[in-house]
Amino acid sequence: MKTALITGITGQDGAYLAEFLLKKGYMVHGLKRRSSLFNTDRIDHLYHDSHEQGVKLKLDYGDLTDSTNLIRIIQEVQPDEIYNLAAQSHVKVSFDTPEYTANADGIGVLRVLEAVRILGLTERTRIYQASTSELYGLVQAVPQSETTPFYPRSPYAVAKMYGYWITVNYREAYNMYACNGILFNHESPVRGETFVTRKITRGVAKIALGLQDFLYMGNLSAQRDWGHAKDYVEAMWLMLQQDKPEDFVIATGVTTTVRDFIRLAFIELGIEVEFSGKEAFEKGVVIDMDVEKMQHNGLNPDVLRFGQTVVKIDPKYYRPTEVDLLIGDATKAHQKLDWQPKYDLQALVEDMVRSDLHLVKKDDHLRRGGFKTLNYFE
Ligand code: NDP
Ligand code: GDR
Repeated sequence: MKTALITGITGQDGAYLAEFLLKKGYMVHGLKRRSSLFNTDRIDHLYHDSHEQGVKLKLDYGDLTDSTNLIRIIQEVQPDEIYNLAAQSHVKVSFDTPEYTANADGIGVLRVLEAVRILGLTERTRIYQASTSELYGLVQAVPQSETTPFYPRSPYAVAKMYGYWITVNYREAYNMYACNGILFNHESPVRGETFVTRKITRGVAKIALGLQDFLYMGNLSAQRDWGHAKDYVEAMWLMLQQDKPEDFVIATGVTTTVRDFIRLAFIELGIEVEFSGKEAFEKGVVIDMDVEKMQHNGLNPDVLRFGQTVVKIDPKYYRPTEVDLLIGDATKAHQKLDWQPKYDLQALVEDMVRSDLHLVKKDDHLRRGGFKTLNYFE
């Protein structure tokens, strides 16, 4: 039985990867941060009490900013594979917390690599580093491949650039099996709520149910190559099963504007939205409704009307420096890893909108039933 250590196991990718590795028969250890509230929602379905027999998933407290705990945990676990997914992963937030982001996302990678080296595990432990398409930043050429030059455009991307190169350096200097997965944006129903796709699918579900008036958005013209996290965690695993360590781009090869993602999400529920106006004055209004489709989705078409504005711009969501266009060329992964995504954009949007419609309905049901008004301090 192989043993894997996942940092960032409580995040979107960590949860999908843990599920994937458990299905493959791995013993999975996860590094989780201490927080004042439970932060294991995404992996609770995988977790069994440690007193039970044959437990295959164990969690340890730790933080990428603390090398002492990394050394201790890696020593205890003696992992065959480490997936370093932990990071302050929000690009906009990295402008507000640049130093912390550099510490966790940049130096954190060094701490993991050094822990493996110090403990004499360089021949045993294979390391996956969660690198990112944000490295390409200001467009140099498209589609972006493993040979496209980097031009990072945020404190997040600059920190990840350090993580990328220190991984390459440790591979070359110490002959370690360490790889960078340069993953383009990947989403899912458990994507963090402040990333653009999830913000849209949750907002669309609430608007369609009459529980929210507008989606306030930033730059609608940004183009992203969106895939499904479920497909991308398989690529992470494949990278660690090769004869020699290499870096790979993982992407769908299709790019879409934020504006079009919003259109597709509304259409999924039978609502057609058209955009007009420019930059901060752009807005999205309802131009058509498929009453049958809405009713089929359990929606009341009367909560919306033609010409109603549902999308507005709030410049606070603009970034000081933006990444305008990402479109990945994953030819190397197709050829060497035999990796192919199963979800296209339509299937991704459908998965996310369906899930959020269900969650929002459930929440509303509890609220109406009087179960959401508990105030601990009364
Ligand atoms: P999430 O933000 O969903 O998850 C991040 C994880 O890292 C969480 O478990 C979080 O813990 C943990 N974490 C954050 N800071 C620390 C720290 N200092 N010490 C220990 N753990 C920490 O990100 P994703 O799952 O989407 O992404 C996984 C990785 O892949 C990240 O490194 C991200 O930068 C990178 N990436 C993501 C892409 C994407 O499109 N999703 C694309 C390319 C790269 P907590 O739950 O407590 O907050
Ligand atoms: P990104 O993802 O920055 O690409 O990083 P995000 O979903 O935050 O933004 C994508 C694009 O949408 C534009 N945008 C908005 N973004 C957010 N969050 N909220 C808004 O209201 C909004 N309006 C428009 C953004 O300007 C941007 O152009 C993600 C993260 O998962 C990183 O960790 C990862 O490395 C990269 O993807 C690949």
